[in-house]
Amino acid sequence: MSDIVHTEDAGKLTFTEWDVSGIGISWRLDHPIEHITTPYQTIDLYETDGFGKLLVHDGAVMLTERDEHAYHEMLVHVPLFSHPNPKRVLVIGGGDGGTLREIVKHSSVELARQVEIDEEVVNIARNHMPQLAVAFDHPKVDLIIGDGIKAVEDAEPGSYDIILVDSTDPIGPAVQLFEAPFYRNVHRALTADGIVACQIASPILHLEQVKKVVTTLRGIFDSVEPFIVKIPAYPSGNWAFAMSRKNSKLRVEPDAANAEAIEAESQYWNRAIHKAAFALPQRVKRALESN
Ligand code: AG3
Repeated sequence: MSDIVHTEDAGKLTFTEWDVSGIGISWRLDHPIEHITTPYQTIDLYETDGFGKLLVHDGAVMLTERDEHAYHEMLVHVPLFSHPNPKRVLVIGGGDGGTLREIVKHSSVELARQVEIDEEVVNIARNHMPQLAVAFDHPKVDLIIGDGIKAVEDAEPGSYDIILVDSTDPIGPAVQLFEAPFYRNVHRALTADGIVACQIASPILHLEQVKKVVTTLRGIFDSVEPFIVKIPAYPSGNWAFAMSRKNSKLRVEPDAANAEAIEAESQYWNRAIHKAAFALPQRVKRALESN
């Protein structure tokens, strides 16, 4: 959804992510760290002036060290605390490790399996962002370098309680991670009470895209609940996710003891935010209701 544009500001190199909507977010850089082209994408890592390290795939900002916690805590804790006993969790993508780091905080989890297509993303996290890479060697983690779409296709029915799709934007190879055939396989790979959560797009700038994904999910899952997270590094600073359930009757509140333990360490997620994130601006609500 963006182009890489380098200019200078105050004598420093800058990077801009231009959004399809015509607005750009610019970063004043201290210095570039890595620029690599893998079989899947171009990866850039920069040291910024104010946001720590900045990871960019094909010109789209994936994360900054300063605000990645909001994305990872919400992608993980919202669905895991919406399930009574999440034991087996599968992550598609998420090679930077942030999602795994949050999953292993849940004591119920026995297996956190991650299937990332691009090994270079894992290497970058290991070499440059140890606070993201902390869980790669955790005993509950099974890290697989491979095709997540195929992994879900090949999974035994009912093999995961939770599936998290921690993908890039819906362009290039990630397009399929937003489409019905993939989510039909996700549905099959989940247990009867299983939950899937995915990131979508900006509810402010890309409402059509959000609506499209929510409509696809509604055609497959018993219930689909979109939620919004404040992430300064992404276009518009607001990002939509969706949590979809196989069994809409399943309703659980975050377990108090576990929630307190996670709140003690978290920077964004807490029980009030967990509820509030599902409140949608009227324009978004209306768009998602008029299917
Ligand atoms: N996943 C990508 C979020 C989408 C950002 N889009 C954008 N900047 N245009 C982030 C991966 C973090 N584990």
